[in-house]
Amino acid sequence: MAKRKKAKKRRTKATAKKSARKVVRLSSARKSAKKANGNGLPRPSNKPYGQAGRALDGLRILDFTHVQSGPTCTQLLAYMGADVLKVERPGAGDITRGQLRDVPNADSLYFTMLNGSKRSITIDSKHPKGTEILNRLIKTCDVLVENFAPGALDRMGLTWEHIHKTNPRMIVASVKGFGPGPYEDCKVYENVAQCAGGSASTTGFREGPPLVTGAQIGDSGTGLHLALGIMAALYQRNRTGRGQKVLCAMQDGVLNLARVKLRDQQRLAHGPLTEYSQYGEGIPFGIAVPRAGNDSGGGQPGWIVKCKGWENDPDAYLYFITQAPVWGAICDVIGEPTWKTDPEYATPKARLPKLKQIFARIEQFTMTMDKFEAMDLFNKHDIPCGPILSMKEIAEEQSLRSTGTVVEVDHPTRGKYLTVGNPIKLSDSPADVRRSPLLGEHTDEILKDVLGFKAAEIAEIKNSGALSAPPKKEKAA
Ligand code: CAO
Repeated sequence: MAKRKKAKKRRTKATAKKSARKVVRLSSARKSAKKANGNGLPRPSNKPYGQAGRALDGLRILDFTHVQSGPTCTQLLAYMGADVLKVERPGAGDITRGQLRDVPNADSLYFTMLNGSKRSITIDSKHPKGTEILNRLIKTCDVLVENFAPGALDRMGLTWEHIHKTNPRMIVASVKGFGPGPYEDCKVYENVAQCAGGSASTTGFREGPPLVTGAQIGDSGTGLHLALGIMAALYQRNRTGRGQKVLCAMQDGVLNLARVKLRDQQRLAHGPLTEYSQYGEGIPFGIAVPRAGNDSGGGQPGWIVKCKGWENDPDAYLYFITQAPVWGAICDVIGEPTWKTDPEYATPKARLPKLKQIFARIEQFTMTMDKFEAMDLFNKHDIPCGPILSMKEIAEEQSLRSTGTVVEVDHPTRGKYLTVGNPIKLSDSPADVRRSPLLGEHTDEILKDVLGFKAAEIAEIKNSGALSAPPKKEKAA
């Protein structure tokens, strides 16, 4: 017993010593941090908001992305201040440079609107000298982002093991069509992801085929998911000093955005989906979530109604929500005050089977005014609704210009064009929205300033052919 007590005393002493050492370390850390904030963090900047740089200043991205999903991610990071070095195949570049061209011999809007604020370097990743340059870039960058077809990065020799050994801090972020499973080796484009992620089967009208949406939820949506994954990995790296792999599968990204439909799938087991207009029309539900036209996805029934001019203007419509708390105001405005107390209409439950008829009455009213007049009128009464805006109206909307959501930039070969700026507004980090780079525009600058090559070395690299397109094979006679 006495022996055990003694041992315990020894252990306690040892622990006390250890924690004393810790205390010493902490307090010395604090001392050195005194110059900072006193809590180990840098002192708050005394520069006025918006003048203390950008959120991601100092972050360098090795951007191996192409087409849409990956470029949306790296463009967003560039807007927030990251130095994004886009590596492109010599002679060709990102395939979108030449796709859907509207101005002859100029980079397409497809490319320019997805690659703003980046620098471009051409490197043949399969050339030995190209591999050497890429390895140097891996050592100096924080994140490698790619969305090649499965296996393409490995075939370039850039396996996770190689990258991690070369730079243990590097984060490798990938978009793929599918996660591990039966389809993991498949190439995927936007609409394939919309179909495989549950969006298409739940979009459109019940009596029609599945529909894809105009919003690029498979590509741009997954790019957004990837940007969040990168930020989380960078935050963890602050603690561990170690990089990690980040994978966003487009199928997963779409499903994440379509999660309310997986909710409804499970509700189906407990009865019909009463807020779907199909219920009010007395049409039985099948085994899977049906397409619900313009029904609202939430608990407040909504629908698209016509406004004045709908006969000639395909966008003369308004989305109208019969939100329960303002039902009385809706009845008064549309001229049906008795519906406020009539038991057939007074409660949300009583209204569910009559939604079609109710929206028809609302439409009778909205057809007497244009969508903007309707928006003004209903909003005076706190009734939620929204005009269907055409892309023309959005492009011309001054409030979107003044917030920087729509930005006009100038380009040396195509002239001025509109792009979508940063939809995420940070109060101390103004968005940095610049035009997209020309193919290889910054090759020399990156070799010199980022990698520290001397002029003679750059000339030698150029002579090796690693930065230029391979000569075209002569046609056999
Ligand atoms: N130097 C030399 N070779 C290069 C290069 C460079 N700088 N950059 C790319 N390449 C090569 C790749 O190594 C690859 O060659 P291998 O097949 O011989 O290994 C080749 O170019 C083509 O890459 P890819 O297979 O990714 O391109 P693809 O046009 O055939 O497919 C896509 C395009 C989008 C279907 C495919 O990349 C993919 O499934 N990506 C993942 C999912 C995704 O992001 N989809 C969204 C696309 S946007 O709608």
